[in-house]
Parts: sequence; structure tokens; C-alpha cells
Amino acid sequence: MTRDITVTRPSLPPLEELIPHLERIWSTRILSNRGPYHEQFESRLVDWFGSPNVSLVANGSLALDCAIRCADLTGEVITTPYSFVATAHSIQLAGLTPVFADIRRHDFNLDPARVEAAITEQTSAILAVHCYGSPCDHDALAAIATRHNLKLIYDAAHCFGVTLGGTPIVSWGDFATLSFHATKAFNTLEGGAVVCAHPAGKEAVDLFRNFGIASEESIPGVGTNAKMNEISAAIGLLQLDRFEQARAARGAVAARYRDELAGIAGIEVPEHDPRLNSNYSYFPIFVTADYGNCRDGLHNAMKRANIYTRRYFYPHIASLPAYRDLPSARAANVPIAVTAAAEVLCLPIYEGLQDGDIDRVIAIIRG
Ligand code: T4K
Repeated sequence: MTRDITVTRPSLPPLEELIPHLERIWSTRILSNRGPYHEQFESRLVDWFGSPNVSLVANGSLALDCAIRCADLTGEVITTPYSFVATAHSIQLAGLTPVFADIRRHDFNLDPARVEAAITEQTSAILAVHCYGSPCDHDALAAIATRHNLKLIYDAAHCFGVTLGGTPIVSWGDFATLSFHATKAFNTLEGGAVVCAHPAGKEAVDLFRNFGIASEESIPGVGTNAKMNEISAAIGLLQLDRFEQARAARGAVAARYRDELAGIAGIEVPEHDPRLNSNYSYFPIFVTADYGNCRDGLHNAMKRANIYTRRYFYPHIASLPAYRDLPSARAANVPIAVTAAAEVLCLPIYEGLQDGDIDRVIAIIRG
């Protein structure tokens, strides 16, 4: 029996490096509520994110909730159908209406022309996703947001450490939200962050993540509990120091896939922009009609060989019961997302994936 290969596997610091920090947390009994690890981790991220306004939170879903609540939105929010469900759920949970616009095949992200066409009197924001860490067309989206007086929020859950031409892409938009979930390129077990363009945004997020409490006697608004705990923050600090090593390991896997999948009929590998410093957290391929099998057939063939690829993001969000009755959810409105959801397969990629494991994946694709 060959061993299982999963789509991802978390990078972790050596356990012995964590133990002294756990001992300190045990002795101080400071477990949460902006403890010393939290404060240190949050200030280290200011450099990483190229923005002074960073707020740590408990996960990427709460990061989205914080951004949406603190952006003072009303009515409709234009978003992508091609993402993890948390993106649209954050709009719906805030009592707003998601309006789906189609994506572009080459980068998996919102098509700015389709975004502009979807704007109505009710639109208050664009919630775009840098899907798989592939950057949105920020210049175009920012110009649309300015022209129509809309907030621009990026779900940057996949984007830790991703830079374009040297700029961290999480510094774009009024708010950008990150996930540090176990399955992400950078993890704190569970965790996340909000990067805000303006200090007032950070002030609002800091209040919102702590029940709206400003001080012992002042609770100026509503809020939730979105605080990161001390163990996650301590792990985050250790993870920062080994992120580049993990990135390089995943980059080597991506390079091998690129070399070995080139020229296989029906397998399309998205182009790599030379200005992009990716975190290689996902390796999506399109399995098209010219391939000898359909995407689901290849997914199942992998499973039979104990290789657990993932069909991120199938089914696409606009087809789900919570959204499919919206006028913008019609398949005819989002045809490229529909095709991507039917054709994309994410291959295993993680630090520690062995050459022999990659051989197994490639052998199945070659048939
Ligand atoms: N926005 C976007 C665009 C997102 O992609 C996400 C999350 C969010 C927002 C919300 O962020 P968070 O609130 O989650 O911080 C996963 C993750 O649960 C989810 O975080 C992620 N996106 C989504 C794309 O994928 P699953 O259901 O695919 O994960 P699961 O449990 O099947 O794990 C995949 C593989 O990873 C497993 O086969 C083995 C490996 N694994 C997983 C975990 C959890 C491990 O080796 N260890 C682990 O602890 O959803």
C-alpha cells in the first residue's frame, strides 16, 4: 500500500523551538486579550505586509467579517463566484447582498469590466479575491472603486508573502484579509489578519474584534470575539523565521510540475508572471477537453492511487443553495467561473513533498 499524498500539509517549526514559549505562556498564564506574543507578532507583520495598520484575528473568516463590518457597507457588494465559500458568506452574514461578476480565466480573478457592468445605485463595495495568491488587476479595480465611490476589499486569504514587483499585495485596497489556517502557506494553526489602508480602519477593526470594547467603561459599538490567542501568536513568530525556507521548498515543487507537465495535451498550467514572488500555496491546473480524461476522472484516478488532489473551487459559489436564486448567480452571467469550477484540479504542494511523491502525481497525469 503506497502512502497517502494530500493536497497540502502544514509547515511547522521544530517542536523544541516552541516548548520554551509554551513554558513562558504557562508560567505567566497570559493566554489571550493582546498578550505579549500577540503584540510582538502584530508589530512584526507590519514589515511583512508593508502597511502600518495590521490587526491580528482568530481566523480568515473573522478577518472578512471585521473588514466588512468596519467598511460601513450597505446594499450590494460585487464579488467573485470562484472562491472558497467564506468569501460570499461574509457578505450574506452581514445582511448585504452579494452580486456575482465573472472572472478571467488567466488569473482566476474578477474581470474588472464585468465588475463595472454590475454596479448599481445599491453597490457599496467590491470584495475581490486574489485566488490561489494570483494578484487581481488592482489598478483597474482601484480605478473603478474611485470612479464609483466604492470601498475595495481584498480577500487575500491565499496571499501571505506574495509580492508583485516587490510590493506585498496585501497592502492593496481599503482592507485586505488573510487566513493563517493550517492549510495555508503560512499558518498559526488557525489565525488571520486584517490589513487596513487607514489608521481609522485599524482602530475600528481593533474595537470590533474585541466585542466593541474600548476600555473598562466605554463600549462605543457592537463587535465580536475575533481575538488571536497567545499560542497561535507564538507559533506565528516562529513561522515568520522559517517562511522563506518553506516558500523555497514549495517553489521547487511548482518548478518540477511546470517542467514535467509542459506539453501534455489538455493539461493547462497557468502562466507565471516573472514580477510575482508567489508563496506557491496552490498548484491549479486546467484539465481540458483535449486531455484523455475529464477533470473528475483524473481526480478519481488520483484517489485510487491514494493521492488526494482537490477541486478548489467546485462547486462554484453562485451555484450553491444560499445564492443560486440571485439574478447575478445565473450560469450565463458567470460562464468562465463555471468552466473553471469544472476544469481546475489543485495538485499536492507542500514543504516536504518528496521527489518520489511528485513522480507519482505526474505518472498518473501522463496516464
Ligand atoms: N477566503 C478564502 C479565499 C479562503 O480560501 C478561506 C479558507 C477563507 C477565506 C477563510 O479562512 P479561514 O476562516 O479558514 O481561516 C480548507 C480550509 O479549511 C480553509 O481554510 C481554506 N480557505 C479552504 C480553501 O480549504 P478544506 O475543507 O479543503 O480542508 P481539509 O480539512 O480538507 O484539508 C485539506 C488537506 O490539508 C487535508 O487533506 C490534509 C491537510 N491538512 C488539513 C488540516 C486542516 C493537514 O495536513 N492538517 C490539518 O490540520 O478547507
